[in-house]
Amino acid sequence: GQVFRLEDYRPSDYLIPQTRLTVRLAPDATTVVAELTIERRPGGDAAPPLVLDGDGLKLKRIELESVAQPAHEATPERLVLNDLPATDRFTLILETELDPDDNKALMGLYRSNGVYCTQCEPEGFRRITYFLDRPDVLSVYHVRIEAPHAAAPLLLSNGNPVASGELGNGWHFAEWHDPHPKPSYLFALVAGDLGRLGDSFTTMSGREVELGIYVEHGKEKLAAYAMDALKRSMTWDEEVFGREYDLDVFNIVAVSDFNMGAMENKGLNIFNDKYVLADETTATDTDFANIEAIIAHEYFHNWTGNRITCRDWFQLCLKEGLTVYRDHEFSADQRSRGVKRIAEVRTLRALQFPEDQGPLAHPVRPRRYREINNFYTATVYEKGSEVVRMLRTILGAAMFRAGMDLYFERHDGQACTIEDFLKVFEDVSGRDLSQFGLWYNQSGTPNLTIKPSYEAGTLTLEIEQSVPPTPSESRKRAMHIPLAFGLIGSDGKELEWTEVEGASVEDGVIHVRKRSHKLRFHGVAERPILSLNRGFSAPITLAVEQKPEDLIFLAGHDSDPFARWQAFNTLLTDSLISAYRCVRGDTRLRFPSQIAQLAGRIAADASLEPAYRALAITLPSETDIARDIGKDIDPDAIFVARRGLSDFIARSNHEPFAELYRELRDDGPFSPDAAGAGRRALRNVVLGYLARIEGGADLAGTQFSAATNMTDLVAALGTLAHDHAGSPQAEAALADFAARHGAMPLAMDKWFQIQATAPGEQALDTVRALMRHPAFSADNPNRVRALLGTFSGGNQTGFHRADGAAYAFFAEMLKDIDQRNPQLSARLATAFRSWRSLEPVRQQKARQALASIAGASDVSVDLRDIVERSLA
Ligand code: B3K
Ligand code: ZN
Repeated sequence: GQVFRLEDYRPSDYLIPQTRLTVRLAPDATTVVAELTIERRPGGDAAPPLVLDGDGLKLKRIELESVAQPAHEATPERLVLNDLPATDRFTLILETELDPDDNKALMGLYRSNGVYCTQCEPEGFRRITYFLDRPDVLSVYHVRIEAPHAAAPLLLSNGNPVASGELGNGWHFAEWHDPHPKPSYLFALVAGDLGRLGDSFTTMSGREVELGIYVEHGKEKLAAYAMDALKRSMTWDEEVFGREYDLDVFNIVAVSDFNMGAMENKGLNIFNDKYVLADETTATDTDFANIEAIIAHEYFHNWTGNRITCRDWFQLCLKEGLTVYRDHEFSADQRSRGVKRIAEVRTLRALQFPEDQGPLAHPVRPRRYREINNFYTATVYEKGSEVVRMLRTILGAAMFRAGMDLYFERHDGQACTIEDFLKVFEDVSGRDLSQFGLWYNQSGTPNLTIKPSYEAGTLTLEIEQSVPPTPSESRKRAMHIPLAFGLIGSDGKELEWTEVEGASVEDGVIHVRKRSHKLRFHGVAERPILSLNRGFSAPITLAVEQKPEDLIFLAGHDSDPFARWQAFNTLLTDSLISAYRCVRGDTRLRFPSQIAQLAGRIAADASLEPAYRALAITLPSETDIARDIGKDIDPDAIFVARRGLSDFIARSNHEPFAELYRELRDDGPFSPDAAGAGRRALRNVVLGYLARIEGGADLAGTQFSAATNMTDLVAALGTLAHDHAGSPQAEAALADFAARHGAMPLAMDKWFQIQATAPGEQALDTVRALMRHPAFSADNPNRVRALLGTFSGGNQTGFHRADGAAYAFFAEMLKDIDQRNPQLSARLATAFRSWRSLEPVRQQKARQALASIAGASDVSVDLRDIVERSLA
């Protein structure tokens, strides 16, 4: 396939300042008339050909400056015109015909559940009409939609509504005008018969904005939380970033077939209904938190993404990393900042670290791609957000805000690069950010090795940084790593120092810039306990020799919630890894009793937030442990080690956990807020421990029967199905859940997920059987992800069964899904990305499965790209 390279960027020869679309909708024969006003780019070549992008298009009619059928070459993939008018500006009219019902790739115009909708980012607009389908071509859109009134009473597009009316024969039309020039990837259209939840918002300058959330009829009430999150997001962006909304209406539509979470189309966000619909009986606390975050994320894109967009797709992190940073800050302000940060780091480590440490590693701003859809990754999004966060740490809050203000002022209406972004911060601060810029350009997770020593009032830290080699980057440069830290005295208070040499240290942050530093802190009163990478100030790994008693001290006393959580998590990880070595060496498992005592103390410590306590006593996942072991992984041994520690903690704390479980019972009315969610989280983690000791199945069964919200219900169901698989209580609960929620696909996803993640090699048969369940559909991305995605990504013992049967099965499923939806198959295939860290037998089986895909003839560019990079 073709490789696209950042260094090959050049501006287009032509611009399209205006786009008028008339879309006449029919399920299998929709016509699109595009009237494009085209201009030669000022200062460009004399008379280059006009080459427009297409993807699977059928051209029905073409007209150039009122001349029908001008000379042209049209294929499904491009339209070329060589003889163009001598004028600077001309009009090209194109008519294409589309088949929305046949569109199972869910890119371009398709129908989901009877609702017409579009997905254009990154290159879907070229499946609607021929266009300069690239983000640096900005156009003002005027859209007319025509459809039968009965099938589609609702007709939406970007911008503001300007006209509507009847056409006779039961047809009607609506026209929308978006005054803000935008790239084609932000175009959207929705038509169908949907219910509406309406509201309004008054902006900081007093303008009224009409808000609408469109969902399936009868589900309007389930959009209430999303609406609330939207209004809070609008207020927050005004207060924290000074950003006001800029149209008369803001609409959100929930659809049930969607490849990702949501899409930030100007004034018309389209959402996977999973991230809109919620009430306590259908959504978990995690769902509520995701809805809040994604509603905010898409709304925040209005400024970071839409008003200021990307010059090319290599710059994707310009909008994504920054917008993730903004939604993280929003959620931190709405909830508990410390808890939110721990959750972010867990996600980063679970999703981004393995990517950065395996064959799919790429810089936050990649330099090459074969399929851009494969670069909507944890690296671009999550590491991209961490980079913005480090920028704020380095510059301080006020300077960061000044830089953002300058960014909005200088670049509003433009398509920008990472260089433009960094330049505003250099300009406001006078700092040179060129070394910092390596975070965008160099892949791999940096490591810091730190050797502390203390003598006569002087603390010495020997710091070495290294960045491991990654695909096509064997040699790395030293990076600027802002390492937040504290020195803690034996009374738990922060220790002072009089003088420091060897690196710059400002506001509790060591600026590591060289490969090695020898830092000396003078005038330190006693041997300090080191609290390092506080708040996870840099997305790195850290190797420090710290005594268990220091970690225990930090776990009880660090004033930084993240570092405090990390200290206990490190203790847990260390004992899990030693247990794993015992399992593999066939020796008896042994766990230090201090770990169990500390878990008991943290769980019961009423001075700590319940949500924090829940996170602290949650054991590292099997994938976390695998990542920390790094190579020659045996997932079965990890499972045994982890279960051993869990049982050990449970048995050591049986009585106090049972007491805590009773105490945390929620009797008041349900609230999805952080406090309520935190109590439920703690209670359900405790249930997970209690479930494995005598009476556990009954306890979970009772919770299942008594549950009045989805969080408690799925926690009980998960416990039964995983820890008491096959028991009468588990069978009854699974049947009861399906009977209650069979008609609600989003709830059934949880039922699929729970069964797909039941540990053990029988999970493969379970998954095979569930694929024949009436609630499953191989065309719906949410169903596929719930069953096959969680099986491959969340069931270590099931997916990695030693005989390789699950790998072979999964490869067959990928090839099948790929026939219809390449984005989905490619995304699922990343489950193989860490295959080289497995023990040799599994490695061999995984390689065979990947090779069977690579060897197939009809594999999409998307899937082939992932498979070939994984094998390389
Ligand atoms: N910008 C979209 C993602 C589009 C993905 C295309 N494969 C959602 C978001 O990040 O907000
Ligand atoms: Zn985004």
